[in-house]
Amino acid sequence: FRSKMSIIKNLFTNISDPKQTTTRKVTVVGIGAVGMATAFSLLCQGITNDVCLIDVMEDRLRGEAMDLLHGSLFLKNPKISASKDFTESAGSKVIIITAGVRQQEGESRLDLVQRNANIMKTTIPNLVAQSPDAVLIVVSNPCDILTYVAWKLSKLPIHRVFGSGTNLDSSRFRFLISQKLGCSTSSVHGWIIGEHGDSSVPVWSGVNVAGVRLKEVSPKLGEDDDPELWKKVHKDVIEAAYQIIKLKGFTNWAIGLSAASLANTVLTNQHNVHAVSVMTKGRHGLDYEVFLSLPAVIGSNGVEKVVMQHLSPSERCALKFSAAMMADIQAGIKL
Ligand code: 6V0
Repeated sequence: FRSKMSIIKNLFTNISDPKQTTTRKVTVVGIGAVGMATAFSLLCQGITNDVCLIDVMEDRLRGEAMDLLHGSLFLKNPKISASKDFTESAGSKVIIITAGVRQQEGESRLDLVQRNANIMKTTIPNLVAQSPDAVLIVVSNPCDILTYVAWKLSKLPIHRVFGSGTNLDSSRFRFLISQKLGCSTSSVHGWIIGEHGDSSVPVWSGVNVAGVRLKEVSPKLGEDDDPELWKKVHKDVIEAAYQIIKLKGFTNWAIGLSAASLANTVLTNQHNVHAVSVMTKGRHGLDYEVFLSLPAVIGSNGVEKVVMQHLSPSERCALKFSAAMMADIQAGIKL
């Protein structure tokens, strides 16, 4: 229709036909609070201008796409498609899964498992069929278990499926420490590994500012008998989602930014290290086939390397506890 308009013929001299595809297409599956925060973070930060939204709610899809497109002037001429039809997602470089039910007040992430696994069954194979080369990032909860489910259902190589995991927990951890120290979040280095959830493991031994390990400055850091009670920082990280859900009903902004940062690392082949949910079998003495977060180098092919942190015996023990719990829950899932 557009090319037939005489005004266009008179306004432009055609030199070549425009390309209809980009090399940075990101599909966000699930357009709830988390999916839209992710899409918004991707677009506002210029991580991509090619976003496909997939959900089962057609009116909402149209509404979200229209609303975002009306912000085109303030973005980078975005291409936004929205559909319940998986073919619309074809050619994606990254697929971010945020579809699923979320925690109600007082409900744990693990309570959501079979309901969200069922959604994976209806989505993952269709998505992979449309974008066989994509990297899959799982955000839906329980994140570690659903990453395992997504990996199984996708039949993709292990490096091309990972969960957003404790990328968010680590960000919360660094923020809370930075508040106590009075320097910026990016200047505090520290990692939370293990489950994205109640059994996550703070690696106190590695927390540092400018290479100065806090554990050397304060040897009891993070321990039960620490007079400065730093252990509470980790407790606050665990409590964060419960507290926010109690206050506003859901969490979305920080996880949206976290997921977008992971997509950015993949799209730009940055080899950044993020704490993401990866297969843990064979690492830190674990022999369960489960996904838990460990710091990993991420590039355009997904997970490239896992950083082998020097964990203390109690940190290894805590990781083993999470792994056993994941394996137990996984065994009960009907795939
Ligand atoms: P929401 O706002 O209820 O949105 C969920 C969306 O999923 C809705 O739009 C549904 O229509 C859609 N959906 C349901 N079934 C399907 C399907 N078969 N195909 C496509 N879309 C479908 O939930 P919210 O966005 O708040 O949370 C989404 C998920 O993210 C939940 O599992 C949360 O627990 C999880 N979170 C994960 C976090 C993390 O750090 N990993 C953080 C926050 C929430």
